[in-house]
Amino acid sequence: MTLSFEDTRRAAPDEPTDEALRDLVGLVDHDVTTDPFPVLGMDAVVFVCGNATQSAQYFQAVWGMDPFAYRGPETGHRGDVAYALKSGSARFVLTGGVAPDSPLLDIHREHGDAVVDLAMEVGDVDRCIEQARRQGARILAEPHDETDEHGTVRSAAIATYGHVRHTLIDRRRYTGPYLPGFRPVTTTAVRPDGAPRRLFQALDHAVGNVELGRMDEWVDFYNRVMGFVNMAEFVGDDIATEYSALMSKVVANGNHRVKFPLNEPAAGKRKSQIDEYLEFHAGPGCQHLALATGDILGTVDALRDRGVRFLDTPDAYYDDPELAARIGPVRVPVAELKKRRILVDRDEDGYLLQIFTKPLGDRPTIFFEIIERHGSLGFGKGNFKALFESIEREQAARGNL
Ligand code: TYF
Ligand code: FE
Repeated sequence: MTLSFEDTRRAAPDEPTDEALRDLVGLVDHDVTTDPFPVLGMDAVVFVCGNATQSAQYFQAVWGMDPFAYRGPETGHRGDVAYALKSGSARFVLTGGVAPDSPLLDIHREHGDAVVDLAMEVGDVDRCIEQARRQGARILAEPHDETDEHGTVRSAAIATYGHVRHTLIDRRRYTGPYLPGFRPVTTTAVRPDGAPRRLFQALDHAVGNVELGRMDEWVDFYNRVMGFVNMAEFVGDDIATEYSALMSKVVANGNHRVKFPLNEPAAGKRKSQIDEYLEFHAGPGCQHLALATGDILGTVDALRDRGVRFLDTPDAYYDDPELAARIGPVRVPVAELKKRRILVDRDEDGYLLQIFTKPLGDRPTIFFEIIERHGSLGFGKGNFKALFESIEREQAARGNL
């Protein structure tokens, strides 16, 4: 029996429907009955921040996210704060240390602002953990229940690359805003420009940077532990030595709700952009998050207005006489893309529009991608050359090339 993605997760009223998500992030049908580790979708991306209070304001004011839950000293949680915000089906949780001995402060001292948890929603935490244990995964938290007046959440956690973990969460017996111990937050604040529009609807993919020579081990980890499949798109030796200075493969769960590209530096003549990340993050970690939108022009305009800085793309990219033939018909004139430095790529399934921010924080580590898919299930392979050259110009400007 083939179960389609419609059977796997219930969308909340303010989340995109499964039909919408199929287009937004490129879902495929999947038989969950033979899946050793059925994943319903991403639950949340958890960050450690130097100042979570201000970061929460940043994600609200700049990225248009809606705060919906909070935990901290005021809720009886002494050591640290956690602000949960959402945009469509994407949830970000910003955490930071309050007590001087909070372990979060040590993590932040090492990595700076960073992703610490790519949490996933699953239907059966215990079954997933047994599969993970059989496959030799490091279990960071055994399955356990947490309960408050809104019900019970069962969760566990396994380690992945660097200091990143995957918390596995079964929230089907829980009606609270986020997790037990969090109180609901309702916002009355009007955004600075009064813009009511949501700037992104879903998380499309989360990318990990790992050490030289380790990419295949991590691909194997996701294959064995989580039953993830390898997607067709990858940057191999050939492209790596020519211009990219990195190698990349993509793993995804059965219905592609969760997609994790994994990069490693390519040993080349120059210092790879991945080496720069590994140096400044102090080890492997999450490199970028891709945020899906149905209106990349409006989203990029709003973000630029609010001060977000994007990578530049040379005029030559748009003036290339081959461009029109490579991309075929797209829904907006190339001039509109050029004006905003948005990249476009086509493959056998359709096309996609994408753009990348500069690093978000002080360290040249994590950045965001905005992506608008029109049938393409890829990651913008046709843009890799232009993109990597652009990243390397930034790297050179920082004196790290
Ligand atoms: O996620 C991806 O694969 C694309 C391309 O350092 C990419 O967004 C790959 C590596 C990289 C930046 C972007
Ligand atoms: Fe990406």
